[in-house]
Amino acid sequence: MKETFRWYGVKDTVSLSDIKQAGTTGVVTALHHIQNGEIWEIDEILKVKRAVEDAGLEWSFIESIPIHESIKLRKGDYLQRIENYKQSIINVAQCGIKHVCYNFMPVLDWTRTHLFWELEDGSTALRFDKVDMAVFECHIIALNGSEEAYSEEVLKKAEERFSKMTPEEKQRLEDGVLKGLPGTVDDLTIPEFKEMIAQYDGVTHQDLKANLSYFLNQVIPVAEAHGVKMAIHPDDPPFDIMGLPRIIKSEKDLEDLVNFIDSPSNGITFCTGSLGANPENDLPAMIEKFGDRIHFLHLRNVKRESDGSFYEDNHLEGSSDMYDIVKAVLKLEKRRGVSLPMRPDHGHQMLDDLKKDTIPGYSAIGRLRGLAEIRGLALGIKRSLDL
Ligand code: CS2
Ligand code: MN
Repeated sequence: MKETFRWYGVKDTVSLSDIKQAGTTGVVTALHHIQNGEIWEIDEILKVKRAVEDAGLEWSFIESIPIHESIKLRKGDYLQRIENYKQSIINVAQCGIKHVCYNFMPVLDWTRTHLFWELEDGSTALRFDKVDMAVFECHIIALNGSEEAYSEEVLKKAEERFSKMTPEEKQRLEDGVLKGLPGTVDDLTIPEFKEMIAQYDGVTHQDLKANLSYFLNQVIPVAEAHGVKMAIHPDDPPFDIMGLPRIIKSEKDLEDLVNFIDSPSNGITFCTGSLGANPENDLPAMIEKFGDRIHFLHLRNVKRESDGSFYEDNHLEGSSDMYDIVKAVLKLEKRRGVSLPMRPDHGHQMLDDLKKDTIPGYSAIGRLRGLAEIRGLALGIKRSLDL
């Protein structure tokens, strides 16, 4: 596996030098300052590429060129937004970057209820709490029809919890949901946020899959012509939230995806944290089944709870078996004769990072710990199984 680290650009408290010291060879980053739906121009791409290469690293994967809502809805100016996307792909290819991650989640990117949830060892983790999500949907933003998604038991717990929450606890929950991945909806007011959600009223999973298929049939031929591999990131969490349809969360969804257009450029970011939050997903078997279309690996682990809640666990702990996952990856790499880019995805905020202002899930030391554990696990498997 080609070890990489995500970098949020010059504003990131984790520097390119830190990433190099972590022992990685590649950086995963994006033009975070370009408005969603606009063309990525060559001069802007080269500025970031130069900074990465001046640090002795390579820009291994773009994560992500975001998909404009009008494309996901196939409404309004979606045709122009698709043309812009095609041009961005052509431009990144011209700059020598041939791997693009993206996701098709409506409105929000990854979503949690807690960004700094304290664990018993004093470190903090990202957490998705089902009851807190019900509090957010049904009481804090009072979404129409939100109760339908929850059991009577969860709704009762949510009502009790909301009635005891202080204003600060309500604000923390609101921030937790809206301020996860920087730049998605963190600058919206609640009414603006609810307006964005309302655009999806009546949009079914089939509708959204049809819109994704349309987008891919437009964009993948351009990507293939320029030698670019696209790699969709699964939905995180891998189930509908706020009544918004999520369509890349299971083996069946990935089967639909690869069949939307039969091209090696129509690929997958295999994120074990996102897919692992769904107990029905057999991750090693899915790695084997979709192996030829897997272009990127996010290796992290979540601990699932019985009500659908989960939190980020240490990379070798959690509800998924990282030994079986890494073994499946190494067998896939040997069969294909490739070394796939991998990043440790999210990590706990721990040690000195607890005193720093870090991007939730993306502090240095927790990701470094995860990377080091995966590196050691892979070495052990390779040597003992001669892979
Ligand atoms: C992260 C996401 O949720 C995750 O596992 O990797 O932030 C992911 O990077 C984006 O959704 C990709 O577009
Ligand atoms: Mn991921």
